Amino acid sequence: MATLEQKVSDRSARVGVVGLGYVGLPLARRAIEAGYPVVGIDKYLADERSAELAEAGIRVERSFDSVERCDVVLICVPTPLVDGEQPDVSYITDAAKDIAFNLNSEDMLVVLESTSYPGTTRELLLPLLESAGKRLGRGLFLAYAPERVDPGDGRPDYADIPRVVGGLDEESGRLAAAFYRNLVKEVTLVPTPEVAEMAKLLENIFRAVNIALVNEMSLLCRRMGIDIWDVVGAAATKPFGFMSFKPGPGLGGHCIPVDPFYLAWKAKQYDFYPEFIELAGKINKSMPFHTVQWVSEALNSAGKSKKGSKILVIGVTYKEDVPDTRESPALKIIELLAQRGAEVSYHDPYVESIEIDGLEYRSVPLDPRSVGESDCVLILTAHSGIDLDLIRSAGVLVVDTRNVLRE
Ligand code: SAJ
Repeated sequence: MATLEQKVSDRSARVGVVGLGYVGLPLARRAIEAGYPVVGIDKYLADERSAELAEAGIRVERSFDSVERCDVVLICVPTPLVDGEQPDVSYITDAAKDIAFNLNSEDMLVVLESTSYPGTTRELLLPLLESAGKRLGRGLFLAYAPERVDPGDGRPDYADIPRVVGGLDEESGRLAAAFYRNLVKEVTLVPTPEVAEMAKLLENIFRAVNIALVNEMSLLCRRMGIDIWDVVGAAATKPFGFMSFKPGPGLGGHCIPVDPFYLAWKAKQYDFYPEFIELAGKINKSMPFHTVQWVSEALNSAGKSKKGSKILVIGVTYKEDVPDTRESPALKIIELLAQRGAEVSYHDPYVESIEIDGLEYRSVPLDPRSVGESDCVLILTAHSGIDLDLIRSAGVLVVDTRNVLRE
């Protein structure tokens, strides 16, 4: 009877990927490419999506019964916030209970990839999995390996993105590292899951804080009459000790605006209040309001006010070339402009329609008419295919929060 280690090594280990979103799907594809038999497990996947994936060679089940026939189970479920800034780990606990209910009698490796607070794997996942009778080291191996997907095209190949792995015990770490070494070129095994959990949060909080820093600098530069884009471009010439970030209309996506509050929540249990996280959140959350102010100033310069003005928003996704509006600052900006009496329309090739304050907005074509009849064009997300020359040549007011019109 082959051991779990042998099955991981010879790639006969049957792999279950729980959650086929932007993290689970590339992972399932990579595991298949690496030669493992893979089953996707996703309670929420629509039928047509399951059919699409089946055609792409990924068998998808809605029920967790297939866990019983797995040797390795990878958990890639959402970890959002609720009530403002409270972690919602219900997807993790639901998955853990479903997995525990279907554990088989053989050795099994379970790995959590979802971003969460340090301690999630040990304090939340382990007890739920052990509730089914398996024990760590006696049939159950458990590790944490933070996902590092960067949504959007043109990003590095999956196998080229190094991974960090931390096992609940030495054997779990060793097994998990051996598995991921068959998927990616570089795997770093760290002493505990907490180190891996905290490393992921450091990676994303680093981004949130530095984006907030450059956003705050942009506010000061605007007040001082200094072009922040000249400043960022100049600082970026430093070949060491600096990493440039760009100011923008706010912070979107389901990671960077969210993950820092998973750490802030956990830190409070240690009477610790990470001030950078709170401050960065405050600044990044204020950017939509500043963006609306910039539109006011632009309209005022033409003797107009927001009330009654036609504003064409370009791009409503949270970042360029990604069809995702989660936490997108554009949604807040459109809401604020409409509340102040502006007549707002938007163009985004990736987003057919959005609903804001109970009102449905549908993407309009970007053409001489839609641009020409606007009092102000507001560029929030500059997708690769946006016709910038059309906007430049239309001779209308433009607020370009991504500095893409600069020749
Ligand atoms: N943003 C700025 N200025 C910048 C960079 C980003 O305003 O200089 C804004 C973007 O417009 C976007 C938000 O911040 O609204 C987040 O951008 P992002 O690219 O950091 O976010 P995600 O969520 O698409 O992907 C990130 C990954 N991004 C990069 O490493 C570049 C990575 O941090 C994580 O692997 C991933 O989140 C995750 O899943 O945690």
